[in-house]
Amino acid sequence: MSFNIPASHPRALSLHYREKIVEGCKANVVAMAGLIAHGRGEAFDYLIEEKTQPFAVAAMEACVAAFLLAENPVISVNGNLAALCAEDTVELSRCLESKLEINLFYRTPDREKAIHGVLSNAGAQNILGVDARAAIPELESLRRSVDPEGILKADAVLVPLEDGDRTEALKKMGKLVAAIDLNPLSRTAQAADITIVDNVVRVMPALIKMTQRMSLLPENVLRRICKKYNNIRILKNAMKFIGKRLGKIGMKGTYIKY
Ligand code: PTJ
Repeated sequence: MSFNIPASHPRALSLHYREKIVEGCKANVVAMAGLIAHGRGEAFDYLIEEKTQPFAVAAMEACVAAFLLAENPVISVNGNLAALCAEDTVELSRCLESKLEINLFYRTPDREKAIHGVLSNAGAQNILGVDARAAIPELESLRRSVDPEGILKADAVLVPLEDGDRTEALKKMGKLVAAIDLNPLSRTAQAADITIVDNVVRVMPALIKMTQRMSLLPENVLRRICKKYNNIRILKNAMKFIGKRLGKIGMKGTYIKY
């Protein structure tokens, strides 16, 4: 880290992750726009008390159940995810027996290489998505480039920190999409089959623990969890929570003395 954050700072953890994003940007892992996306995430995180709330736990359970049942699951990796939690992402792919694929909105060969390096250093063996040669139909952004062995033939895709169009396109291709997005109003959040409204830095370790526990469950129980899951209810609960919190936040202003 280039910037020393005092441990006593009331927002030390948040500053730590902010610094990771800044460092990631300098190393070409995070896109410039990734800095802005992170700031947006911070604002929404504040609104959910920077904690994993019950609506996120329920969505994570459905996500793990669906991914354990999937035949060809893939975790999509972008710059922000790689900068914030590469080790946990690699570990999760191992637990879920899921492939890892780099998929970027701001795709350049240099960023592909930088993210590949981060994932390799975190222990990933097989990383898809570099020089991706297949395409998602109906998508015009650079996110359309996918690996024929990865997202193209996946039946379930985990998309952390998305920017919109791709979730809709993946759904049109018949895939199950689980999204991690702090903003319950985003297009991705609204279009996904499962939306985890929480911060990726908390979600990834929680998904690892849940996978370790749930991989012991029989298939019929996993199917029941998926059947019972209702994403509209989860999104409504997230928005209700945010609404209530906004109503509760106290005003602690003081008057000027002159
Ligand atoms: O690495 P690339 O080239 O693929 O680009 C990645 C970014 C994130 C720049 C790109 O996908 C983008 O522009 O995304 P958006 O449209 O800014 O959307 C990002 C969404 O993720 C927003 O809804 C944020 O609230 C949310 N978000 C930001 N940080 C986090 C987050 N959600 C979960 N955890 C976070 N840490």
